[in-house]
Amino acid sequence: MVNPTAWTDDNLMSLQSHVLAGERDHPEATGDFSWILSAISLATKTIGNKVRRARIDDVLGELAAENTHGERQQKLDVISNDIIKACLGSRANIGVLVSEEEEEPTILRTRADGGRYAVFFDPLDGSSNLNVSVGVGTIFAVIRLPEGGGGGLEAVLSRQATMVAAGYVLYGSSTVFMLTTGTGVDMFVLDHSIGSYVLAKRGIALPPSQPIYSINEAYSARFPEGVQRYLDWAHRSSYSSRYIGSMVADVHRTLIKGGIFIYPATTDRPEGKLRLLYEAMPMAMLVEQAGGIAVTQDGTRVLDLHPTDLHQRTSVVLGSTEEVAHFLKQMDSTS
Ligand code: P6P
Repeated sequence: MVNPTAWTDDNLMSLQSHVLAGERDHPEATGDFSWILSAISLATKTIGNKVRRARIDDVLGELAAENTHGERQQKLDVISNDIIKACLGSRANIGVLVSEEEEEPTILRTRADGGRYAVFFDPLDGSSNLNVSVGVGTIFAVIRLPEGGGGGLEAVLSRQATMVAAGYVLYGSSTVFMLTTGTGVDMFVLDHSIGSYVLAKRGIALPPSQPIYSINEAYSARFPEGVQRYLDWAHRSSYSSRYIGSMVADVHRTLIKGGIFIYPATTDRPEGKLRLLYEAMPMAMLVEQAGGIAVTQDGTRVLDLHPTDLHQRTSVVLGSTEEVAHFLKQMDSTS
């Protein structure tokens, strides 16, 4: 007697077949979405190959140029940015690309010409860690642009623009693709022997609590008092500290194990360091979809923030619900 469950739940499912299956469940789906994700899949496989071969191909190190934030660009930042634009640019349903590496958005086509979506991305987050082989990653968000209007910057910053998908690819000990399209978070791992991202786990669920905090404590003297109160509390509460200094790697550990990741404002960076559009927002969608919380240090939900500038920064506090609650309690000086 064949056990149908054995053949229906544990199929060898690729990222592409997973997305196509998801579209089949939505009769109104147009195939636009899988067309975009296939470009992100191709781009990240290509970037992953470049990252693995960086020292062999002598593409480590910095360029003389600085990016829009006055940060020295790594050679692989630019290479990764070009790869993503080459893959996404050919998708006729994308109107706008917003990259950490470029001051201005790339306007591919107006909404009237079919540009229904924008893609925000950080091509290679954490790239300053490349020369010591620490996990780095590509972060992306897929935005459906509002009906009408000309597309472009106005559409991207419109309150009617909707983030319909978010994810990251971590180039670590394995190449992991985390994806949400609004119905939970699924994890895929690149099987190099067949060149496909294969489904590793459906429905990633953040544990409600885990005594792990992740923050760059070297800046403690520059943190707001509430953050220092929280750290004192965590030290007295037998927490473990884990900080990699690469957001994709730190958030990935938080999604898998639980805990809290904190990048607060500091006296020298009162607005925070992490960028809203292509770091905080996609990570916030993933964390919320996995049952966690993503807020600014004053407790405002990241996904309720309305961007006014492509490269604006924000403080970020995300992770397990109870861990974020502990943090916010310490931040509340009246508590
Ligand atoms: P710091 C990498 O440069 C990055 O943008 C994030 O990936 C990471 O979380 C953060 O900066 C690390 O910043 O100040 O601790 O080195």
